Amino acid sequence: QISDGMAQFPPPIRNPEVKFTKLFINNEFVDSVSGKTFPTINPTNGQKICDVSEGDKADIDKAVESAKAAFKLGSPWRRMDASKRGALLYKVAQLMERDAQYLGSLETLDNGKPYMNAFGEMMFSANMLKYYAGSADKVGGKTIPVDGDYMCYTRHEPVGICGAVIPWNYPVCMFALKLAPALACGNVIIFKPAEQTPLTALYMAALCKEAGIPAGVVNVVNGYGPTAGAAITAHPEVDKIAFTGSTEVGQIILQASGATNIKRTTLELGGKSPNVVMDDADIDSAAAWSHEAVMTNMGQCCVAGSRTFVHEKIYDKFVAKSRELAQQRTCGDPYEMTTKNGPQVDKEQYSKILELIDAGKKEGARVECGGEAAGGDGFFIKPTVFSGVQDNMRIAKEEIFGPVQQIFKFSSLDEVIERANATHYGLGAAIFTSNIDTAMMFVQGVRAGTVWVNCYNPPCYQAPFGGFKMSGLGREMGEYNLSQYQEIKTVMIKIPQKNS
Ligand code: TXE
Repeated sequence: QISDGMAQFPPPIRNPEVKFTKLFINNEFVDSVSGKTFPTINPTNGQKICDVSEGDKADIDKAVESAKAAFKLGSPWRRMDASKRGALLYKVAQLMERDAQYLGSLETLDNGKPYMNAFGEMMFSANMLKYYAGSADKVGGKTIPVDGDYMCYTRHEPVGICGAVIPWNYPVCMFALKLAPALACGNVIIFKPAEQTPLTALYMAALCKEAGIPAGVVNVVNGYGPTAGAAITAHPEVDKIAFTGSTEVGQIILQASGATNIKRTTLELGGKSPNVVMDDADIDSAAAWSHEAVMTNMGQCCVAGSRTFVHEKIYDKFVAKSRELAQQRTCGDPYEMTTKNGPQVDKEQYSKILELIDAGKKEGARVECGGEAAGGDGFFIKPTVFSGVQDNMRIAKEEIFGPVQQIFKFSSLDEVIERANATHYGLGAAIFTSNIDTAMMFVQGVRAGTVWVNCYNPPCYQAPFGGFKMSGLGREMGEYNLSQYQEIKTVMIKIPQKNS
């Protein structure tokens, strides 16, 4: 994600010290009410890193109380100038930059992703915080020329207490993506990080405190989904929920939001994104982008280009190039600067991916390379390429979330648009072509939240991101995300006389 060369990267800290393992409520690190803990595992070797406090409903209740106090009328947070809120976010970004080497190293320990990527993610997240820091004092309302002797204006108010249930694939990026617009708009927030990756969120909480964010504005309650996560979604005083994770849990959360207090809900869910390569594309470039589209972050990416559709005229050549790229992909110690793929995040994901690879073999897809675990104690899977994939196979329909490329064959644009849309997901889509008309027809025809032309998912926080269909609800990133953290209040004032 950083293109200026490796010279800019400070080397990783192997075995970084874990500084925080308790829950973060009201600006203090505290034990869980039950006193329970859970282990977090290093996916590179399957060993326990440490135990972390396990939050539950009682801890969520405590966090809500602290958030409520922080959000009370007249509180320091409610009285704070919007520009000051922005300055605080900017300060968090600067602290992240100061500690990016440590944060990146800690992420590699807990998540297994290559340090090069983890470090890049810290810088990306810091930049995103700065983007939203600048927006804090620019989210004003409007005056509206209503009929009669009235003055009408809108106030863009914070929604209130936000719950953020986040996943393990980009832990800090997801934290920053929920934190920044929430705070820019004046909200308070309670995080429930993924149980696989609890450590960096706690460090981020410490940075928020160091930056000077008042007590209760940011809270972090680690724990499991059906307990701590569900307690947030069921809480009648949580006003909004921002969730990133599986479509299955997204459905549960939407139901819980509706059944309790109609929480404002944004969902960023799974995908099975089509990536189309036409016969007039630059094959080398398309193969390289398509490879990264599905292998980056070990395939653990919601917009992974997990259905590669290739025109029949260039199919064999494209498959050969994709195989070569996958065979060359360096896989191993995530702290090595040259490593492209580390382990999958945990045993469960690892097993799910291997099971789907087996299904692909059984259903008749051809394994071009990989197709098995890489061995050792960690959760490593060899970069895998399947050719001859048919639309009805499980690997064509289910989100694999692993380093597994499925290559399909097609013969016309109309056909491929129809097949691209034949899924209940609709997160991302891409087309590689040298014909602008072909690209524009695809852009219009494909049902997806983002469409890339001759590239795939370049890092970007300024543009909206989200899903059509069962890939999500609402948009995150960019200016659009701000509206998801505001309530619009209309104010009408009777005036003696209205003049134009
Ligand atoms: O997701 P979950 P998992 C997809 C991907 C992956 C699959 C399962 O296909 O293989 O989902 O991964 C919390 N109430 N994505 O099991 O369970 C949970 O604790 C409230 C795509 O990790 O959705 C965690 O914090 N919260 C995705 C978060 O939800 C609950 C990223 C996500 O976990 C809960 C991750 C409940 N009942 C997985 N149950 C993406 N869109 O990027 C769980 N959680």
